[in-house]
Amino acid sequence: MSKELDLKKALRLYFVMGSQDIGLYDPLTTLEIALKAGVSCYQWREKGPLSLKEAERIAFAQAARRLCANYHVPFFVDDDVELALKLSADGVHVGQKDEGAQTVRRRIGTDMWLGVSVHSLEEAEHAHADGADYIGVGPYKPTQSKADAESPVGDKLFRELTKRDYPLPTVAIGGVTPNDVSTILSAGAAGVAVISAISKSPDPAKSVDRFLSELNMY
Ligand code: 3NM
Repeated sequence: MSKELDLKKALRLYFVMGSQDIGLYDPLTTLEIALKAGVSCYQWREKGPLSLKEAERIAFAQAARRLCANYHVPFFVDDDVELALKLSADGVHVGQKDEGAQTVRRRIGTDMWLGVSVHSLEEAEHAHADGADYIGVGPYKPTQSKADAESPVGDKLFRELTKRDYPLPTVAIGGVTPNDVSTILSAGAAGVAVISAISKSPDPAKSVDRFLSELNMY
């Protein structure tokens, strides 16, 4: 299977979580539950005042990386290229305020995937020109998981990108629940990226199941 097809498949149910996105269980337990239940990709995103620092941060990343390898699920690192390289991550994800996508692409080469968060058509075009493999588009709806989130973009931007034959796969992020999946996929997205609907669910496995049932209708 080509790298491109692999990526599209991986982006269907993209679980994003750092130690700060804590729910009922400790985050590594939640990650393992989610991997076992069938998420197709994981991004380690350690951010904000409650995030781990130094040795604890690295130990968490190593443990998460190992878990993903055990379940053959691609492992992405948010905004830390050096650590992503050290951990032989499958990819790196950067936001608009992080290191520029073009520089990141140069540092990681072509064997690692690169994702970029965008909030407008213009940012989407730049991400493509800078060498991104996929874009995260958001916030889809209001979110509690990102302090500096922009205003919600809904499915309008996806429909616009589809209309323009935008060449990269897209995922929706921000406030996404299983009920949103059909609208998001109909608008042309390859998948959904989720923090709290899985990490803060009282039953993360059931939540993954609900996402997968919706996704499997497409
Ligand atoms: N990026 P939840 S919104 C990490 O708009 C992130 O780029 C966003 O968390 C963006 O699923 C977001 O809990 C938070 O709403 C997503």
